[in-house]
Amino acid sequence: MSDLTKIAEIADEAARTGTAIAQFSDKEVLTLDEAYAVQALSMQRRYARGEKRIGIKMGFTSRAKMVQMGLDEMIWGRLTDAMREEDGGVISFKKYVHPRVEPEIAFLMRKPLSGNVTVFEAMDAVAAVAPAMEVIDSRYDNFKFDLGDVVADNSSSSGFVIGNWCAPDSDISNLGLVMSINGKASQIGSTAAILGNPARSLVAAARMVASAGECLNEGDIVLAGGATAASAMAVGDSVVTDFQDLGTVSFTVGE
Ligand code: 0L1
Ligand code: MG
Repeated sequence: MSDLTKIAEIADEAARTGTAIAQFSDKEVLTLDEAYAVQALSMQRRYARGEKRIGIKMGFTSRAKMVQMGLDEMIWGRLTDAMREEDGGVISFKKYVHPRVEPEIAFLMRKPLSGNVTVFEAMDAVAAVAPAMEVIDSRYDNFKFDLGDVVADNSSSSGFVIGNWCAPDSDISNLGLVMSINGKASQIGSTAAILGNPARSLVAAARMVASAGECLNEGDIVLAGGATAASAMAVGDSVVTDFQDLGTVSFTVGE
């Protein structure tokens, strides 16, 4: 497929207007390089509208997520300031196409990180860690996509909520978590589901952004990827995730 600029425009418009589109792979499969080029081009359109890049998200870093979506390769996408929702706040359902929510760990960077690094080097670059939830929203009909489709769609990035920042040396390797919707457990798991330790997702993030000629910058937020499968949400839902030792993060779903 050659007109990556046109594809980026279609992906960006779908995200901007919260409108479902057909998978690009229905017509022609995007290579991974093409898909990341589309993602970068569609993000340029957001930046031109005034959104600021404030970090990145990792995807498919846990078995549960890979199984849910039928893909087995790690991916990444960009986060902007417009995607951040307030902890304890109300998110607007109509901004999204068919949003789902998943529990995550967030990192706040205190210094730049890029390339091949060890877990020790990665964690040394972290200012704080926090309990978080990602609101993912594929712009494709029925939340169905292949690898190229999802990468082109900024890896389903659409919203995220971060709880209180905790000390960077907090042990995040194997914390139990329960994500409840309207007081009923919807997903139960452990942060260990994220590559055995979410710190390994930060290592992968440093490597993957470097391959795009980018860097994790001081002040960036990095989402480590869903620890469990994602759950669908509806207007009126109250979503709370309790993380062992780390705290709670929550939001409600408004119109
Ligand atoms: O955290 C994740 O693993 C999100 C993957 C993004 C793709 C998706 O499930 O829509
Ligand atoms: Mg996620």
